[in-house]
Formats: sequence, C-alpha cells, structure tokens
Amino acid sequence: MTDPAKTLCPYCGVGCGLEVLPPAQLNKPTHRDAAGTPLWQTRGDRAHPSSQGMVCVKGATVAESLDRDRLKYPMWRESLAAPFERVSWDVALDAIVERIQTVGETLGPDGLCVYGSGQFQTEDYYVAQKLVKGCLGTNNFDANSRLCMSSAVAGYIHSFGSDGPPCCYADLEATDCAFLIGTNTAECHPIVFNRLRKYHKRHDHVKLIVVDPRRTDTAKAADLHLAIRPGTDITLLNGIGHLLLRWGALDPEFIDGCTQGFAAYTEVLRHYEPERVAERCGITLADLETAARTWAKSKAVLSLWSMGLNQSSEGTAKVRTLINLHLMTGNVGRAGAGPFSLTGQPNAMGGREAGGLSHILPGYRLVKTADHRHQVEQFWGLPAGQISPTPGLAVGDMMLALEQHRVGLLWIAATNPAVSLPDLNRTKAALAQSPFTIYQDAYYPTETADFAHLLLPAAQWGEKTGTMTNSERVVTLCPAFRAPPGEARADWEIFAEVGRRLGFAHQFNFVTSAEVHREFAQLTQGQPCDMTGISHDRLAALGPIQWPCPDPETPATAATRHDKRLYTQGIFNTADGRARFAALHEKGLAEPPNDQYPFVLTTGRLYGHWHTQTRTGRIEKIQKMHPQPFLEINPRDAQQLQVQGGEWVEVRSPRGHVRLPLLVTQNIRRGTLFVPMHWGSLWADDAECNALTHPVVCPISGQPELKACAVQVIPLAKVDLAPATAIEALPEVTESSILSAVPSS
Ligand SMILES: Nc1nc2c(c(=O)[nH]1)N[C@H]1C(S)=C(S)[C@@H](COP(=O)(O)OP(=O)(O)OC[C@H]3O[C@@H](n4cnc5c(=O)[nH]c(N)nc54)[C@H](O)[C@@H]3O)O[C@H]1N2
Ligand SMILES: Nc1nc2c(c(=O)[nH]1)N[C@H]1C(S)=C(S)[C@@H](COP(=O)(O)OP(=O)(O)OC[C@H]3O[C@@H](n4cnc5c(=O)[nH]c(N)nc54)[C@H](O)[C@@H]3O)O[C@H]1N2
Ligand code: SF4
Ligand SMILES: [Mo]
Repeated sequence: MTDPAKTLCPYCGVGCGLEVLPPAQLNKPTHRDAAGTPLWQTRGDRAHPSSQGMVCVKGATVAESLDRDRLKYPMWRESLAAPFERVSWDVALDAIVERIQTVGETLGPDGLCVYGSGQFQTEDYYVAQKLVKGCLGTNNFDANSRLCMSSAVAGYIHSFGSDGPPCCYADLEATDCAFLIGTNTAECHPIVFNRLRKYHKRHDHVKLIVVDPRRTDTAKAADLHLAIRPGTDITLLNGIGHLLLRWGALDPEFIDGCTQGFAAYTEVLRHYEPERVAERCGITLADLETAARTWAKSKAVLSLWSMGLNQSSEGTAKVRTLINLHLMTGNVGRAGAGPFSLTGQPNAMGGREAGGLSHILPGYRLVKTADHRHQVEQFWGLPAGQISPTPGLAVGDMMLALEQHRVGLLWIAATNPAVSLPDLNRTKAALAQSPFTIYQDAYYPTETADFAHLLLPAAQWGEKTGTMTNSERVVTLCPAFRAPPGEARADWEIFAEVGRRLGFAHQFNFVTSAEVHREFAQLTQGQPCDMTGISHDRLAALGPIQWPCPDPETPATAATRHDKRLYTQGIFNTADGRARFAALHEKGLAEPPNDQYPFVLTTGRLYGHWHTQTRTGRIEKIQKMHPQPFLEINPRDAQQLQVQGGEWVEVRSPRGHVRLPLLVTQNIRRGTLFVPMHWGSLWADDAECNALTHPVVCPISGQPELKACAVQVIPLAKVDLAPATAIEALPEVTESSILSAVPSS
C-alpha cells in the first residue's frame, strides 16, 4: 500500500486535514459508486493541527465527485445561442490574447474584468494578480469573497489598521464565553463547532451565546439564544456596550493604552437604553442583560461570526461594532479572547494574502496606498505607475459595467455567479450582455456555462499542487495526488501562459507552483501576513504552518506551533499603534418589510451541500440528505396565511419569484423566512433564492446584503388570483466606493 496523500479539505474555511487513498487500495463495495466504479476515499488526518483527525460529511465524501461531469477540454462558441465545440488550448489561448489586446486598444485596460474565487489556491490568486493588476494595469480583479468576507476584511482594517483574524482555534478551548453572532457554525464550520462544543460540555463555567434570527443547530446547543430581528445586530451590540459601560465592566488600562476614540463611542452608547434595545431586537430585557452580564463576568470572550454580520448593507459597521466590545473589555490578543471572523471558503484567507480583491494588493497591501503600489511594481519588475491607483470594480459594479457596455472581456474562474450573485434575473441579463466571457471551471454543466463563449477546463483539488490558508492563518500544502482529467490545467498555469503569450515572458517564467509560492512569500516580507518562512518544501517536511512566520530559519518546533495570536502586546497596525473604536448607530435593513412585502427573507446554508452543488449535487449521500429546496416559516405565520407544511407557495420580491414547499417550524422567528442558497436552475425549477435578493451593498466593503430582502408569500393555489408582482424601483444601485485606505482618525 502506498501512503495516503495528505492534503486539506477543499470545502470550508475550517481547513481540515485529509488523507486521500486511491481507488485501487480499497475493495469494499461501499467505496464504489452506483455504477460499480471504485472511488477515491478520504479520511481525517490526525496530524493536522486544526482538525485533529475530524471531518464532516462534506470532507468525508468529497472524493466521490472527482470524476463526475468534469469539463475536460476547452470549448468554444461564436454566440450564446450556438452549441459549444471542442478547440485546442492553442486556439483558446490565442483567442484570449487577441481579445485582451483588442479590448486594451478599444476600451483601455479597465475593459477587462476578472472574477475569481476563494476556492483558488494561493498560487492561482498570486499569478492572476500579477497578470491583471501588474502587467495589464487594471485592478478589475474581484472574487466571490466580495460576497463572503469583505466586510470582515474592512472591519479589521478600520479597527486594527490591517486585515488578519487575531485568533486561533486553540482559543476555542481557552475561552470562558463563546459569543457566536450571525454564524451557523454547527452546519457551516462543523469541526470548529465540534471543538468548541466538546470544551463547552466539559466545562460548566464556559458559556455559549448564539445570536441568530433562526434557532439553528448552533443555537440549540447554546446556553443563551438571542433570536434577534434580522438586521438589528448593531443595536444589540451597542445595547450590550451600554450595560458594560453602566456597570463599569471595562478594561480602562487597555482602553487608555491601546485604543483611540472611546469618548465618541460612549456618546453613541448613551442612546442604547436596554428597554429600547430589547424591543428593537425583539428579545427580552432579561436575555439582553444575561448576555451583557456574561461578557462582563468572563475573563476571556471569543466572538465568532460569519455571514449574518458580513452580508449586510452595513456589514463593516456590524463588524466594527462587535470589535468595539472586545476593545472596551480588553478581550483581544489573549488566550481564549478576540474577534474571530470565520472565513467561508477554503482559501478566502489566501486570497486576502495574495491581494485577491479589487482594492487590495499582495501582502495585505492596499491599491490606494502609493507606497504599496510602488513596492509591488518594483518587485514585479514593472515601471513605476504601472499599477493603477484606482481600486478596481467590485463584482456588483462589474455587473453594472456590463449593463453599460463598458466591459470587453469578462473572465470568470472557480465561481458560479449565475447562481450566487444577488438580484439574479438582472445579473443574468447583465451576463448575457458580455461580448466575450471566459469561464474556467472544473465541472460541466454549471449554470454559468450558459453565459460563456469559451470554457476552460480547470484542474481542481488533488490535481494541482498549491497552498491554502484556513481561518486560523494555518497554511497547508495541497499536493496533486492524481492527474487532471482530459486536458484540464491548473488555474495559475492558465494565467501564466496567457501572460507569456502577451509578452511578459520574464514575469511568468514559473515552471512549478513551488516557484510561484516562493516569489509570493517574498512579497509578504515585513507585512502583517509575513510568510517568508513558509515554502512548499517546509510545508511538505514539517506539515501545516501558521503565519506570521517571518524567518526561513525558524526552528521546526517554533514553526509548527499553531497557537500564535496577533496583537498580544496591544500594539495594532495603525500609524500610532492604537486600535480604533467606531462610533456607529444601526441604520437597519436596506429593504425593510412593508405592507406589500411583509416578510424578511434570509438565505444561507445546509450542513451537507456546498454552495451551488457543483460537487455535492453529484454525491448520492448528500443528495439524499437534502433532496430538495424549501421555505422555512414560523407556524403562526403559516396559520395566518392558511397554509400547511409541505404545501407549495410562491415567494415574491420586487425582483423575482421562487416556488417552494413549506417547512413549518418553530426554529424561525415570526416575520422571517429562510431559503437555502444551494439550488440554482440546474438542480431545481424556480428555486433560486437570489432571484429574490437585492443588490444593495455595504458602502465600505462592497459586500451585498444577501441576508435580507422583503418578500410576500402566496399559496400556489391562489397565485393566479393574486395581483401581479409590481416591479418597484430598486433601491438605487450605484457604483460602490469600496474601502481604500485606513482612516487617519
Ligand atoms: N455546509 C456548508 N458549509 C459551508 C458552506 C456551504 O456552502 N455549506 N459555505 C462556506 C462559506 S463560503 C461560508 S461564507 C460560510 C457561511 O457560514 P455561515 O455564515 O454560518 O452560514 P449562513 O447559513 O450563510 O448564515 C449564517 C446565519 O446567519 C443568520 N442570519 C441571517 N440574518 C442575520 C442577521 O441579521 N443577524 C444575525 N446575527 N444573523 C443573521 C442566518 O439565520 C444563518 O443561520 O459557510 C462555509 N461553510
Ligand atoms: N443568497 C445568497 N447568495 C449567496 C450567499 C448567501 O449566503 N446567500 N453566499 C455567498 C457566498 S459567502 C459565497 S462564498 C458564494 C459562493 O458561490 P460560488 O462561488 O458561485 O459557489 P460554488 O458552487 O462554490 O462555485 C465554485 C465553482 O468553482 C469550481 N471549482 C472548484 N475548484 C476549482 C478550481 O480549482 N479551479 C476552478 N477554475 N474551478 C474550480 C466549482 O466547480 C464551482 O463551479 O455565494 C454567495 N451567494
Ligand atoms: S468542517 Fe469544513 S474543512 Fe472540515 S471536513 Fe467539513 S467542510 Fe471540510
Ligand atoms: Mo462564502
């Protein structure tokens, strides 16, 4: 028997270590698919520090999707109406090069838009940045992380002076209070949740508080569940702050020595009288006080959050308001304490490090900061001024640019926007406007392939070697353990080859991804995410390494410690070293419920499925687990509408509709509905939750409010009698001016 390959699970940002076994080694019927074909197998890697041998159902079954419906060859068509025909890589690459040149001459560099993904490896991200932002001179590279954690990035930058989650998973087993807000950790970060839950169960004094309008599996395990009205997080957090201030439950030494802006913050807190807060949030005063008292009493508070905060038109403000509580109580930079953003995708963190959003550059640098641009230009051997000083388009703005015919080439890779972007009917219309779309994916069909002129087959997980960084800043090497199917190629190789064909032979003379990584790591030198001590070789020899790791000579014992925290000295990455309080009031939902659309619809995930199902929809076990989409509704709302569980309804927003069977459950608060995000047009008819969502974004992070829009519900039997959906004026969508520099005050 050969040794299993050690790698990382390619799904969520927990970043569990996996061991992979080839089909030939296993001869059990359970390891064959329905057709009898032997399957690759995965199991937890006990040596991985983040997951310690644990995996959830997704990691355990991922290998089953490796050979299902793969895109194997470049495919080309003249127009969206024509069928695809197979072409050679040469023809495909020549067509891309010619197109990029034409667009450059006609529309200028900003006529090119590239939309990537937190499912890239860091090497893919890095080569793409060098090509797009460096050689081609446009910052129009954005990623699906814009929909995912850009508010967390903006919150960290504004409060701490730079991005970077300061905590590590060891904090899960060192905290006195885990404050989970806007995260269904049990279903979406299951192994983080397992670690936390075990510790919570064993230690009576440890408290678990969950803030979520739904009684999720996460909430069910909590000591206190605050089922707040959607969008009222800032009021809740300021309400807790108000009580902490009233009780004097502060850390004056930390506030005085390490922060700025406390006075203005307390001025805001004055307005958050507990009675008013409880009423606004739709919770009891007693529960609000219990939450605040737990913060006050706990020596170490660890807050975990994800999309319930980030996916909001005030996402950055929500994140900063949460960080305020940590600053006022000195809960940062210590064991068991800190504001911990859980990243969604397996390498959203690597994307941040490599500069994979339209306003950032590799090594936690910002497009707007002249020094940062010059450092990168110099390092890349490009003339001064080559990197544009203007942040590029965020993905929502790319859609607007398509509508306005300002895009000559759209290049989409490792994401499925024809399911995952908001306001999907309008989005699809915009995608259909693109004069030339390249779609680089591992699977076919997917919904976005319908909008492509050129399909490029991507090697995926296990077919290319690269690195990924998980939520706790641990970098794991993910080696290729099998050959890509057909002619599929690694994303970084495709970007590099296009670069060479455009004449940048010197910039893209990489032969292996280890070389790409070496170059990238050098560019992080002296930056908060310093990884100069990390290389493919060291990762292969030592196993996963947590950053910062600035020294290639770091002895193995130190390099393999995984409990490094940031800001342990109370010195932050702002000019004066002080963290910033934010003095912010709640603004509320961009589209509050109204007479015509009386419900708030929220959207999210289920335990077994991954996003748009390109893999999990092709795995029997998971299909059986979640066979169909549904609408969650509270029993009293169902009663009022005179509908029963299992009955079909039409849900309408001002932008579109879906048709779903009802799941009547106490687990959702009155007035709120929930639809899982996993069913695009390939997997069900009329079930795309993004047909309903609106495109309004947080003005600072550019992240859309995917967690709330106003809808009405009509029993299907009565649909023909109901008035037609009025297409109301959308909340105005203008180009977002995303975060570009740290505020000076
Ligand atoms: N099983 C599974 N796991 C995944 C993924 C997957 O597709 N499937 N995807 C990964 C990715 S990319 C991501 S980003 C993460 C997402 O992980 P999570 O953020 O945990 O998942 P979601 O279900 O999107 O949303 C979390 C919760 O936010 C709540 N919420 C809605 N509105 C509000 C609000 O106004 N305030 C508060 N406090 N809460 C609110 C919802 O009820 C929901 O339970 O999961 C990752 N893990
Ligand atoms: N309503 C609503 N919408 C949402 C959300 C929500 O909570 N509610 N969540 C948002 C969030 S947080 C996220 S992260 C997005 C996710 O949305 P998407 O990014 O659209 O979803 P995925 O299904 O993960 O798409 C990833 C694609 O990459 C392909 N792929 C996998 N590996 C590789 C590779 O190595 N190379 C290449 N080229 N392709 C590869 C897969 O086959 C798949 O087609 O959805 C967002 N949309
Ligand atoms: S918790 Fe996340 S990383 Fe771990 S096995 Fe499950 S999906 Fe994979
Ligand atoms: Mo995400």
